[in-house]
Amino acid sequence: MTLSAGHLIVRQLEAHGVPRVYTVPGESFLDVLDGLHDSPIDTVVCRHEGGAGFMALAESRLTGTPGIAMVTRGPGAANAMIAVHTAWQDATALVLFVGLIPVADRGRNAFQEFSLEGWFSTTAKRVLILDDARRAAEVVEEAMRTAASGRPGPVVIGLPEDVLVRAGGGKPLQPRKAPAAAPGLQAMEELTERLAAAARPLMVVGGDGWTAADSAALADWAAEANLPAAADWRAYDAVPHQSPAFAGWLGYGRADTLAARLGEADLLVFVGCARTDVASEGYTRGLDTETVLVLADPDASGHAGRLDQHIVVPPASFIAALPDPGAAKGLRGSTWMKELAADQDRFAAPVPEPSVPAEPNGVDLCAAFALLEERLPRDRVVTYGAGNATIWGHRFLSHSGPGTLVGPRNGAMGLAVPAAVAASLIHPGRCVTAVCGDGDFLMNAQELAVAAAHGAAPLIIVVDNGVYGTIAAHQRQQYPYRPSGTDIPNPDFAGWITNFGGHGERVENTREFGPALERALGSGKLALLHLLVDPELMPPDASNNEAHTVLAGDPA
Ligand SMILES: Cc1ncc(C[n+]2csc(CCOP(=O)(O)OP(=O)(O)O)c2C)c(N)n1
Ligand SMILES: [Mg+2]
Repeated sequence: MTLSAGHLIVRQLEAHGVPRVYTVPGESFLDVLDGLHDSPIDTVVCRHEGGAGFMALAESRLTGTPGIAMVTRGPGAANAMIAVHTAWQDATALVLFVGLIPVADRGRNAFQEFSLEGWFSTTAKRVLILDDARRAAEVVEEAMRTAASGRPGPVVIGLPEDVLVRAGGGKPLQPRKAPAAAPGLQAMEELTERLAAAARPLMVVGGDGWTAADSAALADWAAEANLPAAADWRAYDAVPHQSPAFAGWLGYGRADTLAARLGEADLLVFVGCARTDVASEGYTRGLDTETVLVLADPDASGHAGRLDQHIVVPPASFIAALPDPGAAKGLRGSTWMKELAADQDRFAAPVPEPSVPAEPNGVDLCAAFALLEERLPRDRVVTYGAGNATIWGHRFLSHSGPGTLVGPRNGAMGLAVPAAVAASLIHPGRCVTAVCGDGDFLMNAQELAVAAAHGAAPLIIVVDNGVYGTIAAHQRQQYPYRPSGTDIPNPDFAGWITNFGGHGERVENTREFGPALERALGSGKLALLHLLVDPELMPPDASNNEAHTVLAGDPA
């Protein structure tokens, strides 16, 4: 039987091993939905296309297979844009299918017509339109490959409604093999010489696609080579935090000490990521330092400043070819690495209780996150949106390996909840915790309905300061005593979650937090802890952070 293009699309996704797709349906792609009816692929029905897109992004981060979202034309595509932008900036693979109007209606301002290319061409690696039904399998194969290759990113496929029901031209294609890139011997020798000659080298590890084995192998090698390894912004799980080489993480809310070390280093080696503005303190630090990139993107796009050597391979190929750590160590002792590791230990250690009790001003987040670090199981997955509220989690929650963190490197609010829902579907038995500000939470909290529908049970921590606090903090600095446009009086979130059949608690002070956390973890249900905090609460040490106005506590 000849498959329609819509059905063939689904079969091609099956050939790529796609486990689930995230969608808000539209009448524009009914034939694809019909193909999903008999497919082993799980169809996750979402409540907003932004949520669907973010879930697909989380799927990519956590599984290594490009996440798939399916949305309808005009309004659906508009809602999905935030996930495309996030995937684009964060270098995360994503394939977005968009149902389109019939070909014959084009150019007539037909119902929900819009320009797919106009909207997405500057924010996607490719925009493909399936105008020929016979190319259905080929277009999907190309999209999957392109999304994951080089610098990963989003690919958008337009599906005209009438084309989907035509004959799709055959069987699914075997996915093409990715090129087997390996670093040249000479390149590895050059890198070894650079490392051996450096007194204060620093490795920065980031990006997607890390396996537990690769991440552990790189950290072990770094430790033997006396080479400290920092994680890039919101890629903290790329380096196991227990490693003696772990030097902390870069980006908003990072330790002042690490920012200073970035300036002192005499060689920077970026693996899986580039030197962005966020990693370089707003293009101010390390730009003139001798630099090596290990990055599959031949264009090194987004890399700022000096580049002395570029090894164009993905992390896995690099790790398979790592040189003798003794040779890379040269004459360097372990003092430099130990100093950076000790700085990080101090930074992540629980901050002593404030001398003034936090009670009437709400929960002490240092204490709360220290407790979460202790109580959440080691293999937990933590998801974040944007905003100051994320910084306590970044600082106090450790990661023992990759695939345990999803956060927007582009600072897109609203990722925490959908990412936690996706993580709970991907890892049903594991503890998944979303860390959200009150603003962040309510941007995509509707996706908790999806968790409830699937019996998924993430824990949601909502930090309620009653304000878009990050912006209010900027405002206090730049326009003192004139708060404007930043207040967000909130409903009772704990009560709200019970309407989804979940367990919710309002936590007004530090003392209440521990018992509430135990009850939430013990409930076995979708759970939410609504933490009340002072509206002006800032992450600790933010005021003595020298890049305060640009960086500290500003994960916008
Ligand atoms: C989608 C989106 N809209 C707006 C912003 C700008 N922005 C950055 S942080 C922030 C406030 C976050 O508020 P909340 O989640 O309550 O966290 P808080 O800063 O109060 O801790 C805003 C509005 C953004 N980064 N993303
Ligand atoms: Mg807030």
